[in-house]
Amino acid sequence: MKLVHLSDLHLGKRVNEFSMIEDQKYILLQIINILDEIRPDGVIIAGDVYDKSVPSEDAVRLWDGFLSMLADRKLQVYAISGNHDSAVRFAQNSRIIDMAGIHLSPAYDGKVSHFTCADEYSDKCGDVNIYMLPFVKPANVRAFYPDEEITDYTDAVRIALTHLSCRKDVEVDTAAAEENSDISGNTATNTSIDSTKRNILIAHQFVTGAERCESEEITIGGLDNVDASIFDDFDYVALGHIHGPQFVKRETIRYSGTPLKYSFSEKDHHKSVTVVTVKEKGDIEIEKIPLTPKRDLRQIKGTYEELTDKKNYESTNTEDYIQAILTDEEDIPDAISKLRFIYPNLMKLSYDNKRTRENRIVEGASDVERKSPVELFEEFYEKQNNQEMSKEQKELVKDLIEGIWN
Ligand SMILES: [Mn+2]
Repeated sequence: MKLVHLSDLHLGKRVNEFSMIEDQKYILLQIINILDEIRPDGVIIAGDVYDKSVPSEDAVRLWDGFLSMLADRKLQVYAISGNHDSAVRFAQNSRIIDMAGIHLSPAYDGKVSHFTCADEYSDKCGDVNIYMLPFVKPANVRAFYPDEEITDYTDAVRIALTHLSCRKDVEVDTAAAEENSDISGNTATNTSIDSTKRNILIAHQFVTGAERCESEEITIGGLDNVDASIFDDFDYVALGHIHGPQFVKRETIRYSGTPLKYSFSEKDHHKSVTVVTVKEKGDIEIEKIPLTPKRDLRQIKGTYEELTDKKNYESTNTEDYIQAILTDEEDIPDAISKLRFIYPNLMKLSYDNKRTRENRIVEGASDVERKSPVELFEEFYEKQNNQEMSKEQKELVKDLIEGIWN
């Protein structure tokens, strides 16, 4: 079976105060086009669908539209909530839309639900199990298993993965399953993972060793990592949470990454969707299909003159989200608004020059009594800007100070 792995859509996100909604709409349509081309059996979305626990109306509309398009295509969708989503709001109406093949993880209720899917290898290897674990903190798991020793995230996920339930077993007698079903829709099975079967896990956690970037939420203390060894029974782990596409420990414990760049620390990322082909037990093929955004997020660097020289920008997309780094030694007055005539989506402006390169600590001056106000100012200027004042600047300061003193 073929599955497309996505994560961290962060619908409704603003980057440096710029709304990403149009870019997100564009990239979701591109993903739909990819799905139409490769025709997978299912789509995995590994958490952080929304950017906020109470998402904007635009974000809700976008998610609703995307799910409808997936359902129209009769695709099975397996989506879990991430740390940015409200697990409860995310799961709203989930048992109803389940019937349309859209499977949203319920808020963690002490059981990891899973689906059993038949494919062309089922006769030989049994069905594929797809386990869905929404983002959990140690406290979430501890609440259901107070007698277990859960001191960190690794314990939490490990314990969670030993309490499973089958939410809807497509291939098994559904009437029997319903009989055992409790109010949450879970059938009360409590089995451990059968490592002889083909097992896929969808999770939203920080696996030890993954490379982080700025648009992720950093936990104070940084003790939110999970050891990859607890995933040994899974043939493929579809991860969300880390925004750069990468695998950890083995190729089949993988972050798909965000579909768009959400910070300048991601300027060199190549965003993609991950296509996972599950063959016989232990045989997983992975392919990445690149995504091309409506507007890239990139950095330009040079003097003001260089950045505003037409021959330097005419062959580029000036609508891109830009971080400009000016290398002029002197600040350009009102540079942001001037540069925005050329680069309307300029997000950030900074200087790379003598002043910014070295951050000297500006301490109190010495021999204050014996120095003139102009001398003291010159000293201060030099310490702050890592360079001497120019002749014109000195003249100006002299005039100003004389004016004040008189
Ligand atoms: Mn995220």
